[in-house]
Amino acid sequence: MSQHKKIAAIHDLSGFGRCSLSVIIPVISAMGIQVCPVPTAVLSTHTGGFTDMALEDLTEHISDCYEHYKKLGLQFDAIYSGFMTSPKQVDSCLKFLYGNPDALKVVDPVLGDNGKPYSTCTPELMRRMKELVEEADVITPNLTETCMLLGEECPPMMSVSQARSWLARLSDKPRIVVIKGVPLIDDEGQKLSNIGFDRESGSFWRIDWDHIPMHYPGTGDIFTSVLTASLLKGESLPIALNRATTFTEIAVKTTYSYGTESRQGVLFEDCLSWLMTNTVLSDYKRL
Ligand code: PXL
Repeated sequence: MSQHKKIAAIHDLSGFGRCSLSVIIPVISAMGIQVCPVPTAVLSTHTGGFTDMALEDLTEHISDCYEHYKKLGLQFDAIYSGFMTSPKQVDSCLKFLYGNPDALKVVDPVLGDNGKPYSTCTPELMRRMKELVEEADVITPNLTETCMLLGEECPPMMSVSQARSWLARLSDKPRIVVIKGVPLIDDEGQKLSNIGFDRESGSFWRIDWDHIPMHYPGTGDIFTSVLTASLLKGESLPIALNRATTFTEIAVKTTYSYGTESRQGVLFEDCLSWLMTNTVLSDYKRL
């Protein structure tokens, strides 16, 4: 069996602003895995801080890609989906999931951030995204998306027991649940953490990171890309969480030092060499 793995990445391509396929392709490639992009839409920019974007919807193209790959007998090692422009795109995405039964199925339910749904997120899209989540092995919502999936209010802070309970509730179908950007409070004070749960081993994990007073679009895509590549290479959940969090933190801190406007995203290009060194990590903790 070849050690060279390939991921079908079903995401949009936003030209400016460093998110979705513009970051997914370089990040996963730097980790030695082939990315086969299946664009859901082509945009001039992402929607976080820009208006009047040029948008070309590619809903039909996703199914066409699926049919062509089926004819070619192509099977992917992972299917990784993200931003969808319409509920119909969920159907095309489901074809990829059902048609690649041995693949690692990673669904990033891109629906909102900062306590609010994205302008493109309709109630129907949210309902269909829940269906997609049920077919995944791994899901990586941020706190806003977690609340949208669970039908909960977004809390200003979370205790460890609430965090564990929400992770477990989301893991009804997916085996691995990761929640990004959780303001955790415990005996040692308040920390910003990425947290994870592996239902098979029943283990809960957390990685804390330094709060930077800026919000950069695309960091969720970078995080989930590193996590996906790391898991696909056979790394454990805590190490994958650690690698994804540390890389995102390095990229955010690099960017913050230059004072660039947040809507341009993070200067991850300066940091890609870190991913290639495959640094040994041990910053994870049990949650
Ligand atoms: O990073 C998530 C994302 C992906 N694609 C588009 C977006 C966003 C977030 O704003 O606007 C087009």
